[in-house]
Amino acid sequence: MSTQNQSQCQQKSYHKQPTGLAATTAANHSREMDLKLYGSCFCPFVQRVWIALELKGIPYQYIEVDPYQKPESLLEVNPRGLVPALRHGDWGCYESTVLVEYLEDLNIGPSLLPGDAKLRAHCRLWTDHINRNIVPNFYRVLQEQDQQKQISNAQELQNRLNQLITVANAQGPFFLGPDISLVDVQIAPWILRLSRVLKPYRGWPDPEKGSRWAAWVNAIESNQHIKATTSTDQLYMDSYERYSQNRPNTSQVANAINAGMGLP
Ligand SMILES: N[C@@H](CCC(=O)N[C@@H](CS)C(=O)NCC(=O)O)C(=O)O
Repeated sequence: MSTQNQSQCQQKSYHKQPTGLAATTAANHSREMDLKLYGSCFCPFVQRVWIALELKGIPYQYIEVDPYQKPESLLEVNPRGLVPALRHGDWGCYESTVLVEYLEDLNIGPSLLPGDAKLRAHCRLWTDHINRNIVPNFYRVLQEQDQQKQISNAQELQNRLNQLITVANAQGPFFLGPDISLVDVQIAPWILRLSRVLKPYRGWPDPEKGSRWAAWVNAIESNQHIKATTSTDQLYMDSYERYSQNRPNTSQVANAINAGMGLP
């Protein structure tokens, strides 16, 4: 076998089934239901919607799909072929931020947005910051192959996180205070992936002990609904190896980052 083929054989690929607590949750939600989440176990955008479903206790069916193979059932709901996609009866929609707000608008279970209009706008503003500035910078750190640029990209990601921490409720531990809410759900999947992906691949540091950030990370890691949608660490290590090596054709997200364009 050539050296190139050997290294290709040792390459890890993305997982196609959840593991750990996420596998149990998926199995508990495999029964036919009116509300269907088409998701992929490694996908942070999916995890946002999954966490919201769990937090709210909305009855749903979880359907694992391979977003790179794009089954017809996914394309019917999302012609762009991205997960997450949600089907509710004969209606469907996609885009994780939109879907979390859709679940909020169903008015089932605990609310993720406060009652006050100005505070709601504050939550949406910082969700926008997560989407525009934190999420793309996460991938820039992970995909960058040049060590010097990795350092400057990591600094940029840290700066963007600091902006969010600065506007969060001072006592915490969550964004608005003692209770989990929209902004926490929107950022949680990437918080989980800082220690599970950016730490092993790029040396991302643990939160400083006793800091506001440490309290936030700990609250996210300890939340039972977030845990219920989280697979074992190995799944994330394996699934993100292709990003860390910036392999060609990894995903639409990876291509957008490489092209310097906005995320799909
Ligand atoms: N903006 C979308 C992004 C969703 C997304 O990029 N999902 C990835 C999986 S993590 C996907 O479906 N990729 C398929 C592809 O790259 O073709 C959202 O927030 O829902």
